[in-house]
Amino acid sequence: MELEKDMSEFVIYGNPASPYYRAVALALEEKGQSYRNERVQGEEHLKVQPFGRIPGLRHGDYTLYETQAILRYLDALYPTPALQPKEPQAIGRMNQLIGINDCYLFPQVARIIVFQRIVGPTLMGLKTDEAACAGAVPDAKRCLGEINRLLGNRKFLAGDQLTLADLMIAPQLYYIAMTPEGSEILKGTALTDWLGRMNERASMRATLPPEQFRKVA
Ligand SMILES: N[C@@H](CCC(=O)N[C@@H](CS)C(=O)NCC(=O)O)C(=O)O
Repeated sequence: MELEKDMSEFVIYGNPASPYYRAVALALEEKGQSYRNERVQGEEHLKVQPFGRIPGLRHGDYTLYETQAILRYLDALYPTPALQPKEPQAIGRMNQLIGINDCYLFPQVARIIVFQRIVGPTLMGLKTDEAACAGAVPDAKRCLGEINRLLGNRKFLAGDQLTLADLMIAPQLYYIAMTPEGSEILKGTALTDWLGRMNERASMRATLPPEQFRKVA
């Protein structure tokens, strides 16, 4: 079925290399909606996202930031294909995984290891702080181990349906799996197979980060 295109333009603000940016782009891809990117700096950035984070969204004259809020907005706007389950336990699992992503996986793992190994060297010419990476390994083991446990033998993180949890965690895992720490922890896990399946999706292929972010520096 041809998805109905919205007439108002979607603008995603920020650097497309950001995994949170990619989660929003993924949702729009899955919903069959087109969008464009706008880069903002300084005061202009703070007008879009007062906390200086990425991304922000503009849809016509409506603006929104906080990735979860954006994803839930898009899912409410375009109910098909649904990106949130209806079954209570699957809803609970999806929200739990989103919480793990926002409270532990990004701040304790990706923001350290991915920054040190990929973002800092690529974007700012920084040298990797090996001690910082090593210090984040216990948190990485706990986070990835727990997400892997919750995935179990399911097709998607919250069950047999693609949900917002998959869209938020896949862009983080895409980078984490590239780092030596992440690839060691993820080796042979069901989570690696899940990431492989996610990477095959048209939406993931359409939202690959810029070339220089696709490898460890
Ligand atoms: N709670 C925010 C978090 C977004 C976030 O932290 N984005 C990262 C990019 S992936 C960022 O802006 N990082 C800059 C920083 O950490 O200072 C959301 O859900 O949108």
